[in-house]
Amino acid sequence: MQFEETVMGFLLHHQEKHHRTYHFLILMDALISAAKHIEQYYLTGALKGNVGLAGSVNVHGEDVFRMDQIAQEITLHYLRVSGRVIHAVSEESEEIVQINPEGRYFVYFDPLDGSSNVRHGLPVGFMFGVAKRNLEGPEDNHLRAGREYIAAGMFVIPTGTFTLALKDAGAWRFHIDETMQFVKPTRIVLPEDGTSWELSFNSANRHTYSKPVQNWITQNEAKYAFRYIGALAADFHRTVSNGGMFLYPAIVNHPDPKKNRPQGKLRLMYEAAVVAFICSEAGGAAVDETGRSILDVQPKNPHQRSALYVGSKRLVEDIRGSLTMPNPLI
Ligand code: FDP
Repeated sequence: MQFEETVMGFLLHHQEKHHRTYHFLILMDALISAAKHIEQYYLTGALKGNVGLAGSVNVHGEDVFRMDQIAQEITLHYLRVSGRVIHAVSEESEEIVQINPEGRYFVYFDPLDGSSNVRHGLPVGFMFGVAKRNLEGPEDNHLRAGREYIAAGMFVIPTGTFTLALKDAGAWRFHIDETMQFVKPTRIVLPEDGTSWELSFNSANRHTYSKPVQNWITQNEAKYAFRYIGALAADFHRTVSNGGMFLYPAIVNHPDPKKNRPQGKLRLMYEAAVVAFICSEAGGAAVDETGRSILDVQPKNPHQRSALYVGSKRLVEDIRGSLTMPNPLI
């Protein structure tokens, strides 16, 4: 028989090795329990009538699915009972969710990302970033930039995979076993050799990107395979394993100017910064439309959007050269 190390065993050793407390384990147990619970609802979603619309719109004006509500309720339940969370920012809640002023962590999450896949039961993501309160002095509860996260992770639901990055301790992939435990920590390091690299972006939008980005794509796309699933966690799961780049550029040339998104589409705190943090721990990089590292962007509001270029350093640096051009031709 072969027994694999569980995620909790792995984290326990990690905390012990670094002489840290067990508070973080309690938080991680809550997030993992939430993900498993969401996964079960998702697997039976079509049969139970949970894959349809809920009949409301969220803070971003997008249709809310019944599964979005279920995933939000489940996650908040586990975060509350953990007793370790001061406040949470969730895609599904306009306001910051105040949980326990005596808590130790801030959690930024999207409980079900990739809504166009929901109706089909195809991969979606549960993504989260974790930051810690200031233990040295008074806490001001400010929204943390990615650089201040201590961990970030994503579950690709319903595939039984979990990717977790720990500050200065790498990015790790786990798989679910027959007892519903995430096991077998395997370190992820972006491959340097470009042979497996892939590009991932919504090609239908390509003519709406800035001219330098369009030119970069034209000059480079033939060198790599192209894949697009339409859920950030699932697409980035491939990017961080195979190398290459996922991009969701700013939309600045839409034929209907009202549909332009100069700030980008993805949400900084619980999408872009999460994958940027994981990517950085796997040896990669991530920048926004101005070429600034995503991890350095200080959020001004919880639901701030960002353009995103994330993946292998060489590619991100290369496209960054186009983004930081003094006067990008829009
Ligand atoms: P969705 O709108 O379907 O919820 O930010 C959400 C997100 O999915 C990401 O998961 C995904 O990468 C991207 O948006 C997909 O957007 P497009 O449909 O414009 O490609």
